[in-house]
Amino acid sequence: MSQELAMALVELNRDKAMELVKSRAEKGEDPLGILAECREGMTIVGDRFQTGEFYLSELILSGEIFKAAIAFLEPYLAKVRPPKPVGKVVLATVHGDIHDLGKNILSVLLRAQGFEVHDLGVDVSPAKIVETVKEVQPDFVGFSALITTSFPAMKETAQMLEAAGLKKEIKLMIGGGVTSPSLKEYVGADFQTIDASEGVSYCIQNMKGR
Ligand code: B12
Repeated sequence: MSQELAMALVELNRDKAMELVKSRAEKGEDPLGILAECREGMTIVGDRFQTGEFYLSELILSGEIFKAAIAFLEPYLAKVRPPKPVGKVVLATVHGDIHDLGKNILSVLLRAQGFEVHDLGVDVSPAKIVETVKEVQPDFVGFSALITTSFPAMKETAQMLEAAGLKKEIKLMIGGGVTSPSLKEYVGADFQTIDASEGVSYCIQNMKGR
């Protein structure tokens, strides 16, 4: 894989990054592969932030470029939508966390597969998630997390869903760069991934027979 696009994000060169995204998509390259390279660039940005080479402004700018790439690629990712929704999904970045790029990719991919997605946004309180699950009665609930400090909020939300008798009605998914199998156990989720495509496959697989 060429690293030109990843490096354009690291260099915060929006024009070059968007030019590469557009030309590669128009040539018929898999949009998921293009997003994967953008994500590699974001990982490098994150590493540089951690070592003090980059500041918050660089995180913000690279995030904006990634957002523009997702928006441009959405029609390429969407393809043909089935006429009827195949299932319902509630998505949220939980309380204390404002990262949403990964969640937004998952949302686009799920919609492309015909799922009705209720995206609650970022920094969402446990009470809001529980209220929405009661109202929407989804098949799946997905929490996205990029910072470790949001782990207790994920667990608390899962416990509140359980206490309200809603957890047995849904499959709870968690995803995002900092999630892991041990976090899945801690939260009491049914599924964990750091790859949105795997999340979509999980939803499709679990809709069978529902
Ligand atoms: C961009 C970015 C930001 C942007 C976010 C913009 C936005 N709109 O999202 C901004 C500037 C706002 C930001 C802020 C902060 N950030 Co930040 N940020 C990043 C960065 C560089 C990239 C994250 C990203 O978008 N990756 C690309 C996406 C596509 O990947 P992803 O989220 O993993 O998603 C994929 C999968 O995981 C999956 N997926 C995601 N969610 C879900 C959910 C489900 C259900 C499923 C099935 C799948 C799924 O789908 C995606 C595609 O496959 C990371 C570095 C890194 N290594 O990740 C740091 C990073 C996450 N940030 C970090 C920090 C510390 C912060 C701040 C606290 C900084 C500060 N001092 O203020 C604040 C947080 C404020 C808060 N309360 O949330 C740390 C977290 C450290 C930790 N372990 O907790 C990181 C790791 C940087 C670092 N190395 O230090 N950040």
